Amino acid sequence: MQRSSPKTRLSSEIEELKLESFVLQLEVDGLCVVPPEQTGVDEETIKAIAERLLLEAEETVGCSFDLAEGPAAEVTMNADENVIADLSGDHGEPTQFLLQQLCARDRLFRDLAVNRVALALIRHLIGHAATRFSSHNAFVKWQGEFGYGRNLGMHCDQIAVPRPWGRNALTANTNWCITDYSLEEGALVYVPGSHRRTEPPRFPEAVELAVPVEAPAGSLIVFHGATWHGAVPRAVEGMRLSIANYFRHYMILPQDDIKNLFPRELADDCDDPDTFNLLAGFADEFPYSQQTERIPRLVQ
Ligand SMILES: O=C(O)CCC(=O)C(=O)O
Ligand SMILES: [Fe+2]
Repeated sequence: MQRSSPKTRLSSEIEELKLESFVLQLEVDGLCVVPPEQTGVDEETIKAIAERLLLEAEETVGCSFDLAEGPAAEVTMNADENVIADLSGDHGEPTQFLLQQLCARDRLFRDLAVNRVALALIRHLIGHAATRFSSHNAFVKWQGEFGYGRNLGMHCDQIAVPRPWGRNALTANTNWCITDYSLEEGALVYVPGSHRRTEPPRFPEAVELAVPVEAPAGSLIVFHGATWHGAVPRAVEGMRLSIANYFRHYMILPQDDIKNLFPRELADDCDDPDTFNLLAGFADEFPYSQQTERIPRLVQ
């Protein structure tokens, strides 16, 4: 009897873009880091994104921000709004905020949202046809002692979906490092293999097992929605910038109502309008906004 060679679940994009080793890392660890040379996004673009985020931060807060020095004025945030720290009963002032709905702000962000490498890896986790946008946020963070508190804000992103969870990711995330990530610079931390537990983090185990993701600016971090992760506070002067382009299975509620609220003309102004329109869910059947099913007609 002749045996056929074993089949894998790898898509043609994974093979074409030579991402097999990252898929293996995603399967084993629940997270992988694609180095800047392999993302298809060059250094100049990452620099342009950093500059754009600093301007958005300035417009939002009202003082200038500098990569090496942080906010130019003293700023304060309400400790009650440190939602992630609050999950573990910790209370402290955060030294970061989110810039939301990035894709409506600049084409640079829309191009990043349809990046082929990111999308191939995310579609491997969620499913090719089922993948949609959930949200596009920048984390703007500077030096501070508290961060997410003692538990490092350890969580997994698909936590709101009822269990049991399966192997398939219901949500999956990309974090683009716009500045360098190291332990002292306030990196993301995660627990390798935790996605295979298919349950939210347990404490103190999650903190004890957490390792930092150390990677240069321009790196792309991809992780499964069940992977336990958080971040350490930034111990040194300066800023950590990142962009979280977050994806979902199409039967999971999005964080941003992109289908109904995103300006459609902007979706056509990017590197890959067809993919942007698809991932935005403009043509999706659900949720209904009017009667869609046939109705009986009166017999005359
Ligand atoms: O880097 C961080 O502060 C956490 C990022 C995170 O939790 C996410 O993108 O889901
Ligand atoms: Fe997260």
